[in-house]
Amino acid sequence: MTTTQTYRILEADDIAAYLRERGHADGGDLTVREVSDGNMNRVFIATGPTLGLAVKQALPWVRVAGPSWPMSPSRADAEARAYAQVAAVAPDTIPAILGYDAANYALTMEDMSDLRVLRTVLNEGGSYGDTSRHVGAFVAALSFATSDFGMPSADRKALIAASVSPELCKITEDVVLSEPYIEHEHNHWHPALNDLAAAFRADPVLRTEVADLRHTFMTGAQALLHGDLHTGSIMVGDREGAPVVRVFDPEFSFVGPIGFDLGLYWGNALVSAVRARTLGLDGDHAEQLALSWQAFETEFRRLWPTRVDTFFDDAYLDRFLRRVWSDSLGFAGAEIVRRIIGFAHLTDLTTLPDPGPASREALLLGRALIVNRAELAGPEDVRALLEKK
Ligand code: SR1
Ligand code: MG
Repeated sequence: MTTTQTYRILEADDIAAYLRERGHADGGDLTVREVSDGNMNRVFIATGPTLGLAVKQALPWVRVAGPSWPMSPSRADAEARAYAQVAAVAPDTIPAILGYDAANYALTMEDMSDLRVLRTVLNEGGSYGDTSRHVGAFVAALSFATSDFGMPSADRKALIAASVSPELCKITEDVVLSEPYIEHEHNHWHPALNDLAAAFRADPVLRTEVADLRHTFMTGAQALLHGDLHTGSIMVGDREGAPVVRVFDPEFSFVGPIGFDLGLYWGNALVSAVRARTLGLDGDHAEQLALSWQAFETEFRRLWPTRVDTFFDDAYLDRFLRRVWSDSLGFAGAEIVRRIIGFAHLTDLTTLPDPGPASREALLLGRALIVNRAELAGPEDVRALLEKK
């Protein structure tokens, strides 16, 4: 699509006045810095003697691509809406939102610069602490509450309609769930992977399994998702001696298959595990998939007796969770593959002294997760795959 810019693009020098205009700051001095990091948007942090705020604005294009890849800034509407929806279910797991400026596609929110991006912590050799348990419980709370188990049928239909997000879903359908398996100008990879990238494009078994995942993503309206739950969408740290986990950037949110959120987290956690092994680092990587799955399953089962529709019986819960499990593995594999031979790569691998061998291991792990997801019975099977190399 073509997007004509008709709104005010904020620069660092504008932010102090902007925050005053919006009533978020008084006349005191503010120091502003740009901290844009993700692929899509710009983020500024403003700090003053008594104030810390973040302003996130959507540009009319994909930030890292520039005007050659136009993208409607209304994705910021989707993000503001998603924050409001998630706040109703898990308010302590997301940043505090102070206001949304729909005319300028800008969100003002809590400054989280005392916390750190989980990916950065892991890349530096840090540990997860309790993050995976938080993430699993977060996905369970959000997905149960916004599923047909947590909401009356008519309310659910309204949620599905309100959360439709065609442009951002199409990005995922393309960059995650098809482009890496075809010739596409977005794709790129380390030269040591030329053979594997070509083999993946010519692999009919892989192609059909990815098509199955893609169709599940397009049609499986199970619950409201974060939609981009990788380790760069999670901040971690301590506040007043207590561990803090904040999930942010829900602009890809829509009502989709629950396994997509778990799978993105797992895919990124598994790549981080491959990085750590390559660097000879010990750590708590190997158990993260199990911890997040156990937390998810425990919370989902805890909520099950509160379901609004008791035609769904306990045996159905077992079947449903098995399906979420195998979907999650497939989406984890697709996330790994697209992060190595697709458009958007991971610093976990690109910052290694030689990214080739670890990327190859991760790619093969990704393929195995996609193709064998129906046979992998539990976290120990995935751990065995990871350890096999
Ligand atoms: C063009 S956007 C590529 C990726 O960046 C976002 O963070 C999502 O992960 C998307 O797939
Ligand atoms: Mg993001």
